[in-house]
Amino acid sequence: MVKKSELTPTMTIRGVTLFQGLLNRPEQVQILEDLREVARAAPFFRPVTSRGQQMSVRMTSAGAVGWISDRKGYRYQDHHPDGQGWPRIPDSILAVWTRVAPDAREPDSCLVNFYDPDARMGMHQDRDEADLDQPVVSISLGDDALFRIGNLTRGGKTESVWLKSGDALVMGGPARLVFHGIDRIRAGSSQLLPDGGRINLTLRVAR
Ligand code: MD3
Ligand code: FE
Repeated sequence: MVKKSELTPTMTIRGVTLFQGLLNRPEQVQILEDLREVARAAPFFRPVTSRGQQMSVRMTSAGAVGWISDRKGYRYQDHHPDGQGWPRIPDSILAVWTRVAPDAREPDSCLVNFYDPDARMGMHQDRDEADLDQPVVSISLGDDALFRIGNLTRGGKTESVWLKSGDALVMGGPARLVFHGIDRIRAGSSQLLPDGGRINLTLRVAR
């Protein structure tokens, strides 16, 4: 019997599995090139909450469905706010899912979040997906981000970790529903993006 090779996480925080330095520079550059095509087909937009507040993060998606928020609320939908369908999830990105979550179903949504140095994301849960037994995989590119992990209910003690370009995270099992957010971006900490900032990819089985 030959055992399938397994990746070893660098650490686990509250059930969130970190693979620090998973992607080497050429792998990051390939994903970035593929994301340029995604953004050409589905340009970044700035989501608005149902209360009319602009989010500081800019977003787009690839896959059968993308996550959007507007005055009507937030949801997964099969087309960009401008009306066109979303582009396919690039193979370079799907390959990361297969490496870190080999037993999961294939993802049907890849949310692309862009953070400029002033952007942040408040503490929230991801619970809009149909099958919460499927993991969420996150890939960080560009500037470092301070990621905060909380609890299964809002409030309480939290733990933080800096995410760096090339890191991947897997949220599965009990950790799938923990509150989490991005407190700040360390401007100028990476040379990957020509104009700076951070891109986070979140791969999900949404439907
Ligand atoms: C823990 N994005 O898009 S990625 C999001 O860096 C989101 O853009 C952040 O939270 C970002 O919803 C954090 C890490 C992450 C993503 C999904 C999770 C952590 C998670 C789902 C459940 C638990
Ligand atoms: Fe989230």
